[in-house]
Amino acid sequence: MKRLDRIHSSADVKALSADVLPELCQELREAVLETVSRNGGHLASSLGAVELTVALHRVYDSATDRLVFDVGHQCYAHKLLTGRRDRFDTLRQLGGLAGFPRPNESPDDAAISGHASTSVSVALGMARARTLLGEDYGVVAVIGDGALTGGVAYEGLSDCGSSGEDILVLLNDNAMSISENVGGMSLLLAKVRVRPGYLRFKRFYRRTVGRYRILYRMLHRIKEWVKDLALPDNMFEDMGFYYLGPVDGHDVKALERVIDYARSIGGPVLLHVCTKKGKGYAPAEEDPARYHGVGPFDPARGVDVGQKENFSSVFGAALVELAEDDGRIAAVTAAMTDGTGLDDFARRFPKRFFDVGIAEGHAAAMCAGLAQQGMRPVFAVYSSFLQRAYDMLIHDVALSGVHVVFAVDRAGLVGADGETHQGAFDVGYLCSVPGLRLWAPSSYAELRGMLRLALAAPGPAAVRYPRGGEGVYKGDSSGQDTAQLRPGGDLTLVTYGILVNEALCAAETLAGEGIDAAVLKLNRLDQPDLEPVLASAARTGRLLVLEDSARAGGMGTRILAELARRGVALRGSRLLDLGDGVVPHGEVAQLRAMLGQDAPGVARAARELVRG
Ligand SMILES: Cc1ncc(C[n+]2csc(CCOP(=O)(O)OP(=O)(O)O)c2C)c(N)n1
Repeated sequence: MKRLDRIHSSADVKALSADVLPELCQELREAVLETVSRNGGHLASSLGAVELTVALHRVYDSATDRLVFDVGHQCYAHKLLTGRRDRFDTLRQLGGLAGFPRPNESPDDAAISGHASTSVSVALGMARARTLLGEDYGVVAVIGDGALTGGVAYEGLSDCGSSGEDILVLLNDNAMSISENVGGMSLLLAKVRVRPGYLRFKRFYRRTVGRYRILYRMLHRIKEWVKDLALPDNMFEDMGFYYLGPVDGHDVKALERVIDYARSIGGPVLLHVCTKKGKGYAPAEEDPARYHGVGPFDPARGVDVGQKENFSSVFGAALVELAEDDGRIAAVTAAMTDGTGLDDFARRFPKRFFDVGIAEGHAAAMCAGLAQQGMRPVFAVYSSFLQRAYDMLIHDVALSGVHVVFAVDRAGLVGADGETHQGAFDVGYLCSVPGLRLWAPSSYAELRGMLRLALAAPGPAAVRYPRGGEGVYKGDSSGQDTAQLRPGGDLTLVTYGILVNEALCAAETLAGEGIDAAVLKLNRLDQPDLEPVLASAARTGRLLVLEDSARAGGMGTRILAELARRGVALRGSRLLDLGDGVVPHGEVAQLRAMLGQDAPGVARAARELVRG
């Protein structure tokens, strides 16, 4: 039996002798690699955070203390140590463990995460609740240097530094976001990293001189003065944190000592820990960006280097082509160069390419500025991450009507990343932005055509497309706002985007049973051309709307409202959508089947409508 198999809680980690901790870390790495190589997941971040996780469990107890993991993709060791070892092989699978912390999965998961940069704010709220309710437990935020490029992190740090709350912010600095980290903060951290002996001295100094309060205070002032002159500015200290570090994030015993010391200080403490992303698995250490998030792979051979064609890569290639002819086109990403297919653009047009860090709000506002002054910015961003820029969409882009194009990737279901990453809300939030044109391509050809349309006419525009590749539908109806793909007199089936494939397949099955379903596809969603839809619905008397959007703000309710407004009475209608938009993790095909959005589910709903 392995050591890890006997560990079910922080208390079990604490009970171990310090000498066996490196062995435990090794077992954790093996377990992470074994499962992630089978199920896919966030490998490099979790491998890099093994020692700091073990050390945190030695000092804190996650059952009562609150450990808040930023983004949460580094939490696999934490899951393995807190009673989920036996289910770890279900990671990211439908009904299995989530790839991110989930309080409804375990009380040891303090908070939901999945989106970056919120941990300090959430942890500070917990610390304040503790104080107000007169309780006593530790609160820790674990945040990466990549997440520190997000503005929300600064809002949290600014408030936290002056809060007086006992709280530890553990900065996991591996100099990497998904790709290499960017921006002024990463430069600042690089400078700070060169002070290894400083912490040792600081501890010794506090222990010895700290006994003599007046002398300590006097020397402290002199020290601050000398430090201001001699050392680079430390933003964290200036914000009110007691800064500790930088320390080696892979020396588990030393980490335990320093975390213990940090806890004893009281007030807001920032501990700067340096780690290596991908630690312990050579291919991931060498190329941490490639091993950030992976699909299943053979650990002996490493991940496949060849990239398959998908909507992201087709978007990237199309944008390169357009940018060759138009020097005003600039591409913007919020730390997702590879994921959004912009890697080639970045190489070809480095001056017109901007990775702004995990800063979607800033990216949208910066695009407004670029557009205002004559450029044609295209911000490629995942649907769920663009949620963070909603105010900038309205305030900076829409109100001035500037020509910014949003390439909204991962729209609809994304699968194993789960509820934080499903692109369930973009149809609703984009359609509510005044003057924004929104297209939903169903094929690569349509993505190219609609991107062209979005760039051709002035004003804000967005093109939403899914994760993965196209299906059997490879047509191009981008010239029409609404396209009829199939005639039919028994039922009107309306859909858009990638779900067209399920709709067509269902219609084929239904035709074999003598049910003729008209299939209509919406290409423009902001001001949809509903005439063909209304005409068909009036004719067939039955309407089925299939969409990968939450019901609120989706097209189904809009179509029904329009029918009601025009006094068109239906014999029956069904909305096959994402409900409240909270969809768990699992393979996309499984989720579709579960939601009744796959071809058999659509056919079933159609049968029920037609046959009553
Ligand atoms: C708001 C938001 N935008 C983008 C992402 C995608 N994303 C996930 S992890 C990550 C990089 C995080 O870097 P860091 O915080 O340094 O953690 P590391 O993986 O290096 O441990 C990014 C950009 C996200 N999760 N949330």
